[in-house]
Order: sequence, then C-alpha cells, then structure tokens
Amino acid sequence: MEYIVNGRFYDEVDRAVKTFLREEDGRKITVIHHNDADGICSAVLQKVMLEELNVDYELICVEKVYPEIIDKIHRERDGIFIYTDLGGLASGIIAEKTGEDCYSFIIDHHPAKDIQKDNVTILDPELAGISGDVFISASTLNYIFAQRVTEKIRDYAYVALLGAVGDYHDRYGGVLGFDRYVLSESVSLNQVEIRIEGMKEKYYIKKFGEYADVFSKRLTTLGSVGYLKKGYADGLRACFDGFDEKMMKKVKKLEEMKQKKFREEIERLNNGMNETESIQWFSVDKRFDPMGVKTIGEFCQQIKDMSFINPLKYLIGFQDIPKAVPDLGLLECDCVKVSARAPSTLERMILNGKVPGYDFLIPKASELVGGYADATHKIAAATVIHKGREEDFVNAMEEVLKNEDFKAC
Ligand SMILES: [Mn+2]
Repeated sequence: MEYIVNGRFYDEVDRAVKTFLREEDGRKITVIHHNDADGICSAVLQKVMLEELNVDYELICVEKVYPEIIDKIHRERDGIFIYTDLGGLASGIIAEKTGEDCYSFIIDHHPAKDIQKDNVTILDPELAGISGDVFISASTLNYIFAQRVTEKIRDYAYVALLGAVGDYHDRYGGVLGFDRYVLSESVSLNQVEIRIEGMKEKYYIKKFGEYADVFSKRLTTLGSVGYLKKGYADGLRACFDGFDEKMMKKVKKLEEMKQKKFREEIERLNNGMNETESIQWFSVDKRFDPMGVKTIGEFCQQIKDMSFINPLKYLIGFQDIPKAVPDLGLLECDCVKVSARAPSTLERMILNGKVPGYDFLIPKASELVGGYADATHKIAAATVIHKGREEDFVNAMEEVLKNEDFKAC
C-alpha cells in the first residue's frame, strides 16, 4: 500500500481479516450496523464484500446497542456477527452473548473497551491510539478491511468517503489520516473530484453529479428520521444508484415532518417543563415516532439556549424507544432513551471544571437506576433506561450531584 499512515494499525487489520476469512467458511454472517450515513456506508461496503465472497448474510440496522438488542440478535442467530459503526463500548456484552461456536467482529471507530476472548475480535483505531473521531470513519475502516478481502471494493471507494464526510471528518477543511487515504483512492480511481470552496474542500462524486456532504446528509435523514420506516434501506440503495426523484421526495417529507414535530414540541415546552434543583427535564414520550431516538439528542441540542431554558440547569430529554426494531421484530423491554445537553452558560462551567460534566453524572445516575450508558462526553451524553424510571433517573442525578466528589476523579 503506497499510502501508509500507520503500519502497526494495518497489521491489526490484517490479523482481523485473516481471522475473519478463517471463520467465515460457509457460515451465516450477520452485520449489525448503525443508522447514520457512516453506518449505512459501512453496511454498503460489507454488502459488496460479502457478496463477492458469495456467503449467506443478513443486515440489521440498529440505532443503539444495549443489552436487550444484543441478546435478541444472538438468541435467534448463529454464525458470524459483524458489529460496525457501533459496539466498541458494548464489547463486554457482545462477548458475553456470543455463543461458543459463534464469532463476533467489532469494526468500530468509537472509543472501545478492549476485552480478551478467543471468539471476539475488536478492530478499533482508538485501541491503537488513533482518534476515530478525526482520522478514520467506520466506513473507511470497513473499506480498508474489505480491500484485504476483495479488489472489487475499490469500485466503492467513494462510499467510504461518503461515510467519513457524514461523520463530519472534513470539519477541519478536508478529511485527514486514513480517511484521506480513501479520498486519494477515490480521486485516483476517477470517482471523486476535489473542489475548493472558501477555505474548505468539497468532494464531488462524479457518478451522481453531487457533493459528498449533501449526499451524506440525505443518508442520515433517511436512516435516523426515517428509521422506523426502514429509510436506511433506501439509503443503502442510493449509495449504489444515487437518489431518484421519488427518494428525494421522501427525504424532503422526512425533513418537513421533523421540523413540524420539533415546532410542536417547542410550543409545548414553552408552557414549562419539569424542574428539580439543578435539572430541567421533559419527555416527548412517543410523539417523535416514527423518527429514531437519535432525534431527541438533536432536539435537545436545538433548544438548549432558547428563551424558556434555564441557562444554569442541566437539560435532560427522554424519548420512548419503540418496542419494534424494524429488522428484528419486537423487543421485550420497554426502554427510554435519555439525552443530556447543557445550555451554553452551564457548558462553560462544566468545561471549566466548576460543576460536574455528563461524563461523570450520566454513567453514575444510569447505574443507580439499572440503565446502560454508552456515549458520554462532558457536555453531551446519552443513555438507555427502563420506561417508568425517568423521574428516578433525574433524582439519581440530583443525588450524584449532592454527593459530588467529582473533583477527586
Ligand atoms: Mn461513525
């Protein structure tokens, strides 16, 4: 490979590929992928690779991995499991649910928990000291993986780039690191043209006559706003054939529905929300259906500095997780997604270390009510709890705040 970014990491990719090729022989493969642009592009690359291998496979699109989902996936299936654009932090449970005669691969670029188990392989740049948030998307990771399996994947280098741009890896003016390798591939293969606009690179996908950022935004809308209606399946198709008029209409309709639901909810919240000493919170219950639960995070982000928000209180939003997962059927648990954001004033206080951040509060509060935190940052976080425990969760957070020994952490 002419474009070597980090040789050691490629060694790990090769080891994972070798294990995969040894294990896949004739076994069914289940790909569990995320529902945003990067997750959709990852699924496309897996699909191309698995079809080249001529194996029996199934794609399952999920919004979040939490114990109930992982349990259902493994209870009903055997063979090989590929978790991608998700799963890094859930490696413990994935390992626990992976039967002895099964094998799981986690191909993720989010922070991950390393575990030692013979039939689980984690391929994650974060474990090799490479930031998955800056230098490599899940789609790029899947591209590099698949490249070691089949040459055919090179026809889809632009798909890997779409995923990287979907995760905003071009935010510093252009994609970097491993994502840039994928860019150089797609340029040299005549799939993409780099154009400069202002101080930023834009990637023109020749096949579709469109820019990567515009294209991938549509993928994310289809996958997240249209999640319960399997919008991601349209997204997958679009990566091969582009968007036709019908699909464009669909995207537009989804966008409009989101705006409408957001407006209605803001009106409702204008009449006040629940407050405790340090927390302001609300639940949209099922009102955001059929949008996926990613939308509650987006909604909190959008309202966090609006006039009806107390600038000094933590902001918590709840959204019911639908019991039906489109590709899986009914889940037994009744769960709620929790999104945490902070108004700008509080955000500054958190970042200055004056008050605890969500990376401290959310895992602790989740644990107290038997929840499952996965993505937690200082000023934004998400977790899953059981329905009916919303108020307990808020109270648990207050408890943690009262007993804060966070400075010692
Ligand atoms: Mn991603």
